[in-house]
Amino acid sequence: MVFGKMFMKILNKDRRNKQISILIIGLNNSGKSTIINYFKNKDDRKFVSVPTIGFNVEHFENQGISFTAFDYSGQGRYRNLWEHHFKTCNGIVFVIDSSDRMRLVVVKDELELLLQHRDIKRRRVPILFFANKMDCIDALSSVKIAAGLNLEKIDNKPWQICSSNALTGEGLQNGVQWLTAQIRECQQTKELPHE
Ligand SMILES: Nc1nc2c(ncn2[C@@H]2O[C@H](COP(=O)(O)OP(=O)(O)O)[C@@H](O)[C@H]2O)c(=O)[nH]1
Ligand SMILES: [Mg+2]
Repeated sequence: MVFGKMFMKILNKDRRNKQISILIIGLNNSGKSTIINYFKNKDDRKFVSVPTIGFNVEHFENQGISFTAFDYSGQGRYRNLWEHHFKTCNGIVFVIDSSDRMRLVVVKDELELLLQHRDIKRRRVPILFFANKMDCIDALSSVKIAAGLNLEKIDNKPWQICSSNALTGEGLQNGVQWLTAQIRECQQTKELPHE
């Protein structure tokens, strides 16, 4: 099932013509484009990426849900190109290459920058972590990555970590189902009359 359809199945009842926006971020080479391609249907493939010199941004829309992916570097010189998405996103997919042990410390720094960002810090935006490339022999388990990134300390946002193999699609659907359920919950909470 394609991304958009899966989201719509869960969100349909509660949506009031609102645009849902999902950000897919992670270091370069973590597997973001592969994940996007897995979910895109053939019709979407022709819309694909907006090449920006020196920087990768991909954007596509499916049934009222917009997906934007970029190579995340919180200190990068292109941050102004994507930072504005933080304010409006309804959910974040954070992709990690589990076989890239050398860069796990960089991932940790980038995650810290994201969590401390003024437009994210106080918002209850759900974060789905993909411990991608689980098929690689030297891949760290999702439990080890969660510990390495100190995910337990995230206490004001729902989060989940799923092992995935973006080449085969293994683990992707579970993760996305979790994210959609969380987005729906956050939206319902927002719509409560006394809040
Ligand atoms: N073994 C393996 N390779 C993957 C997986 N996901 C992506 N790759 C490969 O990793 C490389 C980088 O993937 P890409 O999607 O371009 O990463 P991006 O820079 O985050 O968009 C490509 O050669 C992919 O084929 C995975 O789950 N397992
Ligand atoms: Mg890419």
